Amino acid sequence: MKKEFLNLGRQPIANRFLNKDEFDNEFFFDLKATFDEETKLVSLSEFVAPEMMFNENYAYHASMSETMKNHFKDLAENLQKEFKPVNVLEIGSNDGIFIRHFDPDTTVAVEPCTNFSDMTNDMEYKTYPNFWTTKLSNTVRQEHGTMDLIYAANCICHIHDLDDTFTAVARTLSDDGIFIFEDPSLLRMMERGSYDQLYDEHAHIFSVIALKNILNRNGLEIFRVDNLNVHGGSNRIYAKLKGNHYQGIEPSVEDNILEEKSFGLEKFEAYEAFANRVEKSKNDLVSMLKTLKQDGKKIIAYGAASKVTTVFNYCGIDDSLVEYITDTTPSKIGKYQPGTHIPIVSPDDGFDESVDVAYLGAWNFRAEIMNKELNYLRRGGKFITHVPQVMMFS
Ligand code: JHZ
Repeated sequence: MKKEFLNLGRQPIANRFLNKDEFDNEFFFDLKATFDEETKLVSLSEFVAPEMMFNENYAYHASMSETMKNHFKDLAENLQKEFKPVNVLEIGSNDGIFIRHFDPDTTVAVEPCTNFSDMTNDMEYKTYPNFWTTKLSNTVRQEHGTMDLIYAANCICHIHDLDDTFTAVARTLSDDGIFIFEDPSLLRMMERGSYDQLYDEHAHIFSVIALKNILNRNGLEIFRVDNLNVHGGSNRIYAKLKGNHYQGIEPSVEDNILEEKSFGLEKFEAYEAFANRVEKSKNDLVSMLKTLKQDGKKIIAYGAASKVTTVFNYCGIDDSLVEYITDTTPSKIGKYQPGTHIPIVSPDDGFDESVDVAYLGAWNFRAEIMNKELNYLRRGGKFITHVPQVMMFS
């Protein structure tokens, strides 16, 4: 049975940045999170149609951060060294940040956002402009054979029907092929109070416990888990076909499951406690912003991340508190944040001497941004975050 534990209110499509003439017809849905007592999976109670989120206008551009460029380069090199895959498939290849490190002759990609599938097709990587399904997996197998490595970053948690996804993967792997995917960790979200990991795209937030259950019933088995710092704390899951006896199960799998159990991720009470923490976070953030505003400070936000859509819409923050949001992504600049309609501007135009306080929307890139904005900090500029609790820092 699925039990609801968190209600983040009416929310728009997190990555659908708007022009002014689109304000009146904006789509909203109820953003609520549920816990499935049988599989232990945390999911949204209402899924948004995939075509509404992932289409030719998809705004999230993975290569906008140096941290992520290095992350995927290092991973590609390590995988080549350790597993020596020949046939490689990436599900959700975005702008090619990962596949660019593999041979186009033996690498295939799947990417339903056609602005990005066009880009990687132009880079000579055969990219199917479709959603990953068992139906598409039949075509991929017929045209390219089975795969030694199937990889997906920040994509599997977007897919509503996990059984179909994992069945499609199991059918497409070679006998000793491996399936590696990474997504935000439920444990880190709960520990850090980062409720903004929940938005339309994140249909599920995974624990290793839940993944073990769901992969298992689809013929797959986890053999390693890496804990990653990126995107606010993610897990990289390594899985193989159940019949693949070449690869042993490593201690990291049980270690992660034990850590999750000791936090209480199997029990509903942990989720109720999280919901109380989220409400406190909202009250603390709004009251800090209001006090700063009353003191005459100019407040902006830094990074129009999807996560900020959740925070600002849930907390009722609009341009009377936060004047604008700066972001480096060309397709976001000049548009307006979903729901709140706060303007998005380039940092070159908006991150200037007049700013006193910046809410750090891209809090997951805190180290990269602190490094880049030393001048702002030196002249007394302050940042605000809500992770792990609402605070100001410099
Ligand atoms: P960032 C997206 O989430 C959506 P978002 C998706 N669902 C997902 O799971 C994760 O990515 C992986 C900007 N920025 O990466 C760029 C600056 O302006 O946290 C981005 O718009 N200056 C696929 O959207 C935003 O901040 C900078 O110096 O929450 C960060 O978004 C840096 C470093 C970033 O992902």
